[in-house]
Amino acid sequence: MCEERARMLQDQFAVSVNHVHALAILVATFHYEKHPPALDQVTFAEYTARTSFERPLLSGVAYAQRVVHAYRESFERQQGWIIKTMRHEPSPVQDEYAPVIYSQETVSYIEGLDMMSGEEDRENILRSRASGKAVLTRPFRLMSDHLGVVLTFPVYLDDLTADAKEEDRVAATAGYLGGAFDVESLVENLLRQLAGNQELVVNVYDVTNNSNPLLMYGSEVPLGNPSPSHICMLDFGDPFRKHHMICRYRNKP
Ligand code: WA2
Repeated sequence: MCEERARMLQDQFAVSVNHVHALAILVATFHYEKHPPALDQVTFAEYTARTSFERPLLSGVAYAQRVVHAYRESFERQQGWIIKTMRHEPSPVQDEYAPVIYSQETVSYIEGLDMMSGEEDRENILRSRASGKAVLTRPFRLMSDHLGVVLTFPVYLDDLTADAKEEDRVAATAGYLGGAFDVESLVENLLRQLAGNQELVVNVYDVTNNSNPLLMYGSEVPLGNPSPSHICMLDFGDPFRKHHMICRYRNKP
């Protein structure tokens, strides 16, 4: 029963990641390879709403543009708003920013916010653009106040070869396409559909640091729980992160 749940979660995760990858290519194609850009917020919002069924575990996706400080003023003048932090304050001076310029309506509250102003989002941005790959944060409280993880894909201005150096990747970075895996509410929905859900307690942990497992889904099981448990490995596609699922039968009263 644990294997079935782990496989289902991993598969739904993988299809969601694949579709975000395709959205990163959509932004590269229509925002950066057309002059003037053939994409705007209304089009992005409509397209992402109509394709949300492709991303069953994501509460919403967005595109944050890379803005270096020298271009901040002209960027803000052009947009007609100023870059704000994730605490909704005007952004202090930084070397660079990652303000959201396109968002799915379900996460419209991140529009205009510098995603580099949040520790987890910032680490994701830096790691994705250095590697060219999809990356995941550790589990944390999203802005929705639900426990989840953020997925980030880099978008580059030029075509890069698979063996491109890190400094060339950073120099060619245009922005970041990502989304929030609302694990707390969307995994609940997924598991509720399965038979025997009442008897089984499911927890998912980020065990990247084995000595400090981080709860990603479920409620913290009290230490010394006597009921036998089953552990399944999970692969969410970011080789830097390790996850597993623990299932136990609920103690009969
Ligand atoms: N999206 C939605 N809710 C969040 C969040 C986020 N990040 N961070 C905290 N709560 C646009 O990596 C680029 C999305 C970040 C992408």
